[in-house]
Amino acid sequence: MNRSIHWLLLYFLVIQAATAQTRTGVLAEPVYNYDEAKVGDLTLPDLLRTTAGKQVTSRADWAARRAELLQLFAENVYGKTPAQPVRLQFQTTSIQQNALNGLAIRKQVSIVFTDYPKLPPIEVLIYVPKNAAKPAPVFMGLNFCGNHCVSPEADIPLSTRWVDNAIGEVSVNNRATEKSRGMQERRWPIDTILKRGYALVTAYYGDIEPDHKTGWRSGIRSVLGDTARYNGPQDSQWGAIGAWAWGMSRIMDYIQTDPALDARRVVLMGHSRIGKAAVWAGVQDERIAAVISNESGEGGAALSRRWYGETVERVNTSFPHWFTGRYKTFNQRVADLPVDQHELLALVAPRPLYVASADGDQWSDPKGEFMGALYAEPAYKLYGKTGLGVTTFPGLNQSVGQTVRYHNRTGKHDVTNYDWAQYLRFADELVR
Ligand code: GTR
Repeated sequence: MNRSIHWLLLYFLVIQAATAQTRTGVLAEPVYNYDEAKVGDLTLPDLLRTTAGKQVTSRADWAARRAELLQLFAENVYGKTPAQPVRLQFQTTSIQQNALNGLAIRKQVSIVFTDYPKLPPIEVLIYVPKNAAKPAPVFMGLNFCGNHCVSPEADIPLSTRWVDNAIGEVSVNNRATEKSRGMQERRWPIDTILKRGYALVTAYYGDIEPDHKTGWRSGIRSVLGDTARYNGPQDSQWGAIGAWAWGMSRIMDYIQTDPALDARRVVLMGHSRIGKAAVWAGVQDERIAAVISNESGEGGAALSRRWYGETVERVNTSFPHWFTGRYKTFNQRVADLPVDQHELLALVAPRPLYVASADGDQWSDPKGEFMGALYAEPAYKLYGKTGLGVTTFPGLNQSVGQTVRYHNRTGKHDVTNYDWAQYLRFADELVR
């Protein structure tokens, strides 16, 4: 065969093979699945059986199993949260007595890291209802784009921290612009929350760690934990989700010092990646009274073994900084994970838990989130409580359950007024 024809043939063969591989997802981004028929059988780890094979039958047994599960999630999924205490200073930078047309007292507080002067503070925005019982129960949650973008008030300083340019024209060179003011106001119906008697406490998640692959260098992980081994294939160092969860606990530290806020009635709400972090914070920090996972999906409320929507491999590939190095070793062998996410949700027990999905957000796997909530039930039973109490997937826009609640609303990946209406009722009934 003529030499150049030979090379041409070889070239076509290679291209063929490469595109075939891309089709099967080997070379391209790892695949996801939207076909229920392809999900296959689901064998979940037994929540009430210890690694040593002991059956959990009492609350005392559960205390030991709970500690074991916390450790397994730390080692395999989120990484170990450094236990060392960190000295904090709470500096009130402004108080507005008549915020939101007299509805609230607004405070801005910087959580300063005394021992790490190079670390910027966590800037906390607090609204306390004026005409409500004090101390006020609290909705707490991190926001995606800075306090200025969730408040309708124009005098909230623009966040000066790194923001994702992908959000749109609202940022330039990874810094927020005036255009982002109020951008996510719709997701935080502050007036409604206040009128129902709750305070709202929020901060930008990027204050704790900027959400990109090397964001750890300017966040809390640059000074806490063994960053030298960051994200190695077997390491159990904490990832960004662990860091955000840690930050939520530091905000809890502040809440405990503020007499206007009831630290024993804090409902932690998190959406999407912040929802993953909220659940992880809620299971580690038992000061948090109740947890709400809004469409937290893979690595949040959705079962990892259920091969639907986003997968372990996919989330680890798109966001390598979120989880621990070891989690990536399960990309192709999810069935070997020593835990699954129903066990994470079970660690919220006996406290109230709300898991919410959206029908237009199949990426988060609504059914997998429902099953996560459902299979947390045995932990609630140990406390004489009913968790979800229903076993069939509910119809759209139907809030079901008791101490554990669930809904799958119509619409896309988002936080809507419908979601908040359910969360406020859930908090009224179970936390107040
Ligand atoms: C997606 C990611 C999800 C979810 C979401 C979000 O791109 O795949 O796991 O966390 O982002 O945070 O909005």
